[in-house]
Amino acid sequence: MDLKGKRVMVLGFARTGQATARFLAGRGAEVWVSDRRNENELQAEIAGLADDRVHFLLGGEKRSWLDGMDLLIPSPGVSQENSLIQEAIRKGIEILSEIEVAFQFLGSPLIAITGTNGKSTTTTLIGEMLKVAGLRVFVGGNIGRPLIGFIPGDWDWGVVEVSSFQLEWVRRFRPRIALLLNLAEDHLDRYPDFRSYGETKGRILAAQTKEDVAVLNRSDPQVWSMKTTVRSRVVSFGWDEVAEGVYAERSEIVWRSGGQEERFPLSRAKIQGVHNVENLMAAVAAVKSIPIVPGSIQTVIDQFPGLEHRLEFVREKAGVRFYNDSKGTNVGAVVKSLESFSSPVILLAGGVDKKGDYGVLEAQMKKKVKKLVLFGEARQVIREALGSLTETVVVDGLDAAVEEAWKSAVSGDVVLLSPACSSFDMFKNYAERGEAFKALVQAL
Ligand code: UMA
Repeated sequence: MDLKGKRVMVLGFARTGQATARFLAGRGAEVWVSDRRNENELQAEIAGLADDRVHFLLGGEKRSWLDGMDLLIPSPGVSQENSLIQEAIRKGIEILSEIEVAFQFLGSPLIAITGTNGKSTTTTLIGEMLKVAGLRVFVGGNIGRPLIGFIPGDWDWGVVEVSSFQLEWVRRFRPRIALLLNLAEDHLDRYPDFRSYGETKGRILAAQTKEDVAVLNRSDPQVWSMKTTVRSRVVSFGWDEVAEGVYAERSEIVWRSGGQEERFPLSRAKIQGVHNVENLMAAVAAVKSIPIVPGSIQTVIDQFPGLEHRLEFVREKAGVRFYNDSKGTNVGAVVKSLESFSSPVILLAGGVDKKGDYGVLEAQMKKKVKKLVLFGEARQVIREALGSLTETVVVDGLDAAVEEAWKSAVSGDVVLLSPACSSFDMFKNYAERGEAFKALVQAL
């Protein structure tokens, strides 16, 4: 791809847009940055990118801004409904994701991880395993730092978390190893249905060839059905014993391939829960596909402390244990989190509704949740769906939710923030919501 002299519009000017505009200008493109926020709101960001080749079209969207453009690169947060994207489609202007452009310039092979839940943990686990093995590795993508920011770089591997949003505009994006962890309802505020969300996720496999590896979850029917269409070599993980692939047995992960077997005990693992065994199985399946120093996988299994905001233990007070799972932003994630507890749970949920089916929580609600405390925009919607299954209280904000939970908790209970919703009604992002929860809990 030759960018010199190309006229490119970068849509959205947060993390992805800034890194993309900087990269494009550095490669000789003429860049127009567009964002619905205005100049005042973006003062600091604009000052951080002073370059003659970068121009700004801010505070709205005018279709005429696209006149003469060769390429449009939308940020992941910009949906296909956006009027500039619609106009680019109408005009036949090429549209590519930032990860697609990055892929075309990155020299290093990629391990790319997608799925509804467990992406960040699995991405981090794989990155750690390769680093412990002494390889030069970067970890980026949806987990935080845009892929395009790692060019140029002398890397043995790039480990990249990929979201469905980033896969909307890919063409040749071809990870040497692609992982599809699971599929559950999420982002249905952005896709017409579950099928089209799943198909978008499936694009991570689309450009792979027989030299590549697809790591697929055998225990997830939707994911497993893709094995018939992939061109790459499938390495599977799942709960049932297999002669080829990865499975879990009592407290061990077992890897088998071509008559060989390796066992990874979980007895010293710090991360808990069924979903984390799945994440570990996926990481083992991926890392065993490349020759690395023996021992590095087990070292990471033994030492990895888990991620912040993902079933993070906050404190124990009067026998009540508090967990921050602010990253549990969809119903599937909350199911997995509830499965990890055997004690009675007081569940704090709510935020911005993502139009998933709360009904999938029914079994876990009946079994584990002694009280449901709902807050934020989606509180009435969730109450209608789940309120009859357990004692349910509706409050306004997170502070009132924590207070309500603490009031009714007794020794042996777990208080769990696992919202099943995104955070944008009251917070900048899930991390800010998690920090707020931790501060409220520490102040009790
Ligand atoms: N904007 C517009 N018009 C629109 C929509 C947005 O101009 O119609 C502008 C906003 O005013 C803002 C910018 O676009 O200035 C925001 O773009 P963005 O939301 O893509 O934000 P980035 O900071 O670039 O973050 C993105 C990912 N965000 C989303 O997918 C929503 C980050 O994932 C990712 O870490 C980052 O790129 C680097 O790759 C976050 C996320 O929530 C963590 N991801 C979702 C998830 O994990 O569920 C998919």
